[in-house]
Amino acid sequence: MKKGTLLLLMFALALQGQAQGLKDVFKKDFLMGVSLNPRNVRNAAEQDLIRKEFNSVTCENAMKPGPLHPSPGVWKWEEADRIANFCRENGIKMRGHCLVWHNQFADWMFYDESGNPVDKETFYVRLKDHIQTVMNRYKDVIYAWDVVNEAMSDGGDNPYRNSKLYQLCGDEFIAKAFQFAREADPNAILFYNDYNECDRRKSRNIYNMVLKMRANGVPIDGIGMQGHYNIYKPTVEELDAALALYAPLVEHIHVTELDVRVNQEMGGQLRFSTDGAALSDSIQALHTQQYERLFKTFQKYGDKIDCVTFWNLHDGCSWLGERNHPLLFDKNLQPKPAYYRLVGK
Ligand code: 9MR
Repeated sequence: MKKGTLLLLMFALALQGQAQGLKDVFKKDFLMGVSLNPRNVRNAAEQDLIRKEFNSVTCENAMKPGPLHPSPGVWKWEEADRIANFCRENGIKMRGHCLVWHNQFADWMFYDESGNPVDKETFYVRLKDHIQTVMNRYKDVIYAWDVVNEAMSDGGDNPYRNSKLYQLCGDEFIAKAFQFAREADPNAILFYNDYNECDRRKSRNIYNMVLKMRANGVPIDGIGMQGHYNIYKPTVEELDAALALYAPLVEHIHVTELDVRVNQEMGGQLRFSTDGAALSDSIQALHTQQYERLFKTFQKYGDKIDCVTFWNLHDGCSWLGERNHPLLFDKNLQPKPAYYRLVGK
């Protein structure tokens, strides 16, 4: 080979190497996802980062029932459409989040025009219309939906969360939601999604619920493990135990909301500390090690896990606040040591 050709080849390879993002590094294992707010897709630098690193997107808030469907017949599509259109234009797949949740829900569904509670049959008519309208609009771009989010409790005797949904319908709302979703789009992969999913008690309760539903013909295809973790927990043993429990039960596992905060808190609850911890070298090292351990364990279950999604693009827009330092990119969009460890540099 001529010297000039060789140089050109080396240059092309170097360029290609630079363009490798998380989605390329983990191509054989799973899709790499990120949750976005509408500002992320308006900012050119953030757009570039998304295109380079990720091949799956979730709306952080824009597709939840509350923001999307705030009152009967009123639909606010603008923010969800903006993110969906960015994905359509860039050939990025989407996970839908979420159709039923006790939080950010369309609470009007529970009441009639005079403010009196409706019966569960009326509620189901409204829920079905909601689920089918949203799923039909994004059928072309969404391949998986978090159909029911966080229906299990964090403690106490009742495995189920004592939400308005549960008070009106018992656990039947879970079955109905999955049935409505399957009818709307038989090709979408349907998930039950929850946090503290490695906790011994809660993981057992999630398992039992999904087992019972599936035995009754409810179309739950997958379990979404939210993955709101910290630098100490879960341990590899705890994560492995949860994956080993869920893997034989369902066709798909997605890690749906991954972040690793630098204090001892974890989970998806809205009460948390935004103080985090100072990012000393030793804390940074723990953050890097934890991401490395998590990804090694995800790869061990690579046959079952087909998508790993980070909850937010960079520390500056994390729901946890930048002082929890939870993500792979800092608020200036710069990769952190954990990023380099994952991509092997
Ligand atoms: O990141 C979301 C935040 O912006 C919202 O204020 C919050 C409101 O409930 O919801 C956050 O996302 C949650 C997700 O939808 C479900 N799992 C827990 C997440 C963190 O609370």
